[in-house]
Amino acid sequence: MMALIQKEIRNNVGIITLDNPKKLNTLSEEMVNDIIKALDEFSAKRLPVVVLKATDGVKVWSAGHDVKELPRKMRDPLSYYDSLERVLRAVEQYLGPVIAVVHGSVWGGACDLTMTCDMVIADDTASFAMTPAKMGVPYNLTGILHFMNRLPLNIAKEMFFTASPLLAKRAQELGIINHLVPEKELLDFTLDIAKTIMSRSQLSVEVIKEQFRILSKAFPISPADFERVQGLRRKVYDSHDYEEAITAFLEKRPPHFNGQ
Ligand code: KGJ
Ligand code: KGJ
Repeated sequence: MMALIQKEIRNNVGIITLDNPKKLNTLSEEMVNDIIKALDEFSAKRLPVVVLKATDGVKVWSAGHDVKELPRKMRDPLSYYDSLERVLRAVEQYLGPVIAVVHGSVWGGACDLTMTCDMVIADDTASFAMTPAKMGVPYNLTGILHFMNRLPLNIAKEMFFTASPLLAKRAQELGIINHLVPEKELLDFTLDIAKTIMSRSQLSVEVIKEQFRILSKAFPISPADFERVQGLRRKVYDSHDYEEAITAFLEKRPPHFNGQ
């Protein structure tokens, strides 16, 4: 079977390249398992920094969750063990910084993946779209929190409500992208940042990352409120609109939503 990612270690930096351009690097369960395995291997070697990129020159960095793998029949599409959720946690829990290098468009779950990385370096072809409202997907609590921690609230809401791509220049102005660099310099620039990070105390960097992770999750919610949100989400995945959005995608036509 063809590998869906490439991995290499360059000057002690772990590099993961999403490499399934025919399927626009959709985050299928198989690809997610490959990414997690690579992160585990890098972690066992205690590589201080990981870079997550896509094959050079692709138009789509990743088309997000594999829509064909979204569950039908009234099941939560983004439950705890869903592949997207597993890969997001693996990136968050990686012992050192994971830097996303973005050339091309980033969709849905892949947008959450880049926002979950510790930094984003991109070129001017990059765009970021948050698509649950287009796919009829009830987004999950941790996912919403990633965006609340990362973006100004009004911008996060605009992204979720419109599902329209936010372009590189604007993403940089808003701090969504750490650095906007020319395509040719993308990887070298990122490896330079990795080099600087690696000149610092690895132990200090690792502990600081973990502190950011713990504190960014310190968001108390009462059991009743949690159950209410789950109940609200259920209304969405039990709905006509959810089924219709997935069916429409598979039939390659626009969805007909009725708000129910
Ligand atoms: N899942 C599964 N298959 C996909 C996906 C996907 N997300 N995106 C594209 N594909 C498949 C298409 O069905 C085609 O398969 C192939 O990739 C090339 O796509 O017909 P096949 O060859 O079997 P396509 O559409 O022909 O390529 P382009 O015309 O270049 O368009 C690229 C686009 C990225 C604009 C387009 O493929 C697109 O809009 N894809 C969906 C992007 C999206 O909305 N992703 C978010 C999925 N949702 C989430 O991640 C989540 C968690 N969410 O909450 O919404
Ligand atoms: N603590 C104690 N002494 C200091 C410090 C410091 N943070 N910074 C400078 N000095 C002393 C030097 O040892 C010299 O003493 C003198 O100030 C002039 O510094 O040799 P002495 O004359 O007895 P220097 O290095 O000759 O001056 P410059 O060549 O002009 O360089 C200025 C710099 C600010 C670039 C350089 O001094 C420097 O890099 N200092 C350290 C800056 C730094 O990293 N500070 C953060 C410390 N850490 C924290 O605050 C915390 C809480 N932390 O978590 O990291």
